[in-house]
Amino acid sequence: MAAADNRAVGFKREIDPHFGTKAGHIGQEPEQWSSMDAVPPISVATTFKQLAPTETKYEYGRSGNPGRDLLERCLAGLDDAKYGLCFSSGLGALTAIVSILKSGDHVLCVDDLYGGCNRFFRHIASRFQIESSFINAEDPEKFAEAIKPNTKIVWLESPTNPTLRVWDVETICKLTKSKSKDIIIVLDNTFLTPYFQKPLELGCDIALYSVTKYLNGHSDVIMGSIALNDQKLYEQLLFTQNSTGIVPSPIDCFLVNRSLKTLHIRMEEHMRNGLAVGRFLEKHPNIEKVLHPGLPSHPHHQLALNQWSGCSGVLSFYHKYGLKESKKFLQSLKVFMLAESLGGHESLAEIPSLMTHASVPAGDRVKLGITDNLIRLSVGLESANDLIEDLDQALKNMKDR
Ligand code: P1T
Repeated sequence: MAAADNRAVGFKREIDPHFGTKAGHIGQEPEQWSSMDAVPPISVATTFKQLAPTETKYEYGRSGNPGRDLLERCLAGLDDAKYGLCFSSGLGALTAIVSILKSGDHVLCVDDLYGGCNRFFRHIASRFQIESSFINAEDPEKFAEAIKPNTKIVWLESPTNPTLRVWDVETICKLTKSKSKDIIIVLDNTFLTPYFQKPLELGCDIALYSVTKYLNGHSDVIMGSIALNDQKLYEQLLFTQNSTGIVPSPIDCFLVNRSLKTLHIRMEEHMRNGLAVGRFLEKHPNIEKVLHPGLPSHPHHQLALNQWSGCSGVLSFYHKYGLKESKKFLQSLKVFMLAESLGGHESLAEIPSLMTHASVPAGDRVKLGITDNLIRLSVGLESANDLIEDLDQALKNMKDR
């Protein structure tokens, strides 16, 4: 069923046939608990008894915790990676990675990034003299030309937030590594999850997630994570995780671990609903353009088919009017909630120019197409017909008669 849906759209990469089993079993062995819990217990202890000084598996809740440990193993397994690390938010994961740099280093970013990531590089990293540039990656050769002798990280997001651009990640990785093997390539894979895109297989060093979104999927946890294979880099980031203290709570680890058990099923339904909504919007007279990489109308559709095994429920669209109509549309929605975030079971709608991407400089926003008639949707798990009816009535309502 899953494979048939994804093949029907034309995605060429296989969906991992063992994904559900991995999500359900990696790190979950009841034998690791003396009580043989079938479901991992929540270990809220902030410290652990030592039989003799340093004779202990866990010493202090910030440096490690059984529930975080098993979640990190499970998350690494879903990316077919050796190592996983969790942080207190997606931006926390970004902060930890950038913390391994020093003043004078440079980060080359793609130009369309989640507004919070953009803000971190411009306003926080810059205070530590860590330089960043934001370059369009449509032409991988041109993007790679922006690599400098002091470039230490290439920061990718694909598809991008909020305009759903897709980059040729494999070619960018090859070109980057041909310039220097030491440049760390990070791919923010929040929108697709390891179910639909495998960053390490495409040549990246680190897969990064805002776990807050699809991985948790229930809009009740803020968390970030990374998955990677390089042992030295892992040890450096493990040290950073403890030294910066950017760690998630044991209860949040429990919730995310539980959510992962249904990730593959949720992603299938998000894809199905997202495509149904996208196809409906494409035909609507009030819509100028739909940005959905799973639809043939998307300029990077072929690239998406080649690199992914499916697509999520996030899409954006331009309507034919202005800010006033955007506001009216958003306030008319009844099933979709007007709210930031994405990837939860409930459908959300927002206006990036005023909300998630307000911190991107105004000139850059216009260049990127983040205009006042751009609306982003996170299509959830409600019944597709209800979502379409809701959008239809809000689109009818947006214009004063
Ligand atoms: O919110 P947090 O867990 O810190 O994750 C930050 C983040 C990182 N990367 C991407 C691609 C993201 O979309 C986000 C967070 N994004 C939103 C809150 C949003 O509404 O787009």
